[in-house]
Amino acid sequence: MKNIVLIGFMGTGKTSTGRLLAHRLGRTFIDTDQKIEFDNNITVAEMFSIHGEQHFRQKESETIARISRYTDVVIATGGGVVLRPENLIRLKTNGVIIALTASLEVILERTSRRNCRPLLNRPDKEAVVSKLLKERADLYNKADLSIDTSDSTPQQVCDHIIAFLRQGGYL
Ligand code: SKM
Repeated sequence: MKNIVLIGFMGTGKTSTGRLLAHRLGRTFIDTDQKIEFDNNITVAEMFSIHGEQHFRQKESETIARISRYTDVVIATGGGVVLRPENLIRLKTNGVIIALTASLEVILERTSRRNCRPLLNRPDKEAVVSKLLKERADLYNKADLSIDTSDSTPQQVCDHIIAFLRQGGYL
């Protein structure tokens, strides 16, 4: 069975949807940010501030290379995973890629709840999110399916994903 891979910007619901989806399908759930933190014994925020973004991107690519060999798992990726084309190529070899999207307002609201996202930890957050969303839109569009989660619960997003997977013969 192919992996189910969730991509998308911060605050689009990848972790909560992925965890629920894995539970409903009886699969293992992997969140790449959490895996990077566990494997390297450091938080993503600390990694950014001590070693810089490129160091994090390298660790992220190494993690993607490893977990792309798995099968049958649900993977929630970091928001910037699409920045390196090789990551998506690897994830696609064994996986169906689902992009989660949300409006700027919803992203700002959801990402205000926790302060663990180094790229957004700044006063001009709205401008930064808006700019990054524009820069990355085409990259997230490379997914097999795109779902706007702005007005949906994780349960509803899971229903949508499961219907799509059944229809495509992935389940
Ligand atoms: O992977 C983390 C990290 O904070 C970078 C990021 C991004 O570039 O959008 C998203 C987070 O999931």
